[in-house]
Amino acid sequence: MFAKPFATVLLSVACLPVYAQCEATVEANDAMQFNVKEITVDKTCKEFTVTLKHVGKLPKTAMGHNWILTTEADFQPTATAGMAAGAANDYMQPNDARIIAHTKMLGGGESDTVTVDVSKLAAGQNYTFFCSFPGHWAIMKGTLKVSS
Ligand SMILES: [Cu+2]
Repeated sequence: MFAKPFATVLLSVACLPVYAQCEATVEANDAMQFNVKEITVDKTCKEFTVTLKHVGKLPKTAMGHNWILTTEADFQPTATAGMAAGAANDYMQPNDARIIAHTKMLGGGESDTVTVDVSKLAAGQNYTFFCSFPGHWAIMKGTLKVSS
């Protein structure tokens, strides 16, 4: 019954021109690691969506992970301010203008999605994404760039 319409859908998808991938999935685990170290955003994307998946089992209080985007220069001061803001604020200084985008803090098995407005990103500028949980951001960080 459904075979014919399904085949038609498949065919039309296959015939579409190749569009830029305007999304990325980042996994974080109980070993305090992101599985992605570098993200390149195609400049033709209007919005870029990042999904963070905590694929571990530990609770947020012991092994919480988030995904925060700042410029490379803002990364360390933003992470330090987040630590001072404490667990009640998910280790983010409230209303911190340096934070371009962020997910919420996740425990094992949870996920969250954030959309980045690509018009706020500059080509040629390096951005840093990191987890602001205390002790994590020295290891849990990577680079995001806009393709030129
Ligand atoms: Cu973390």
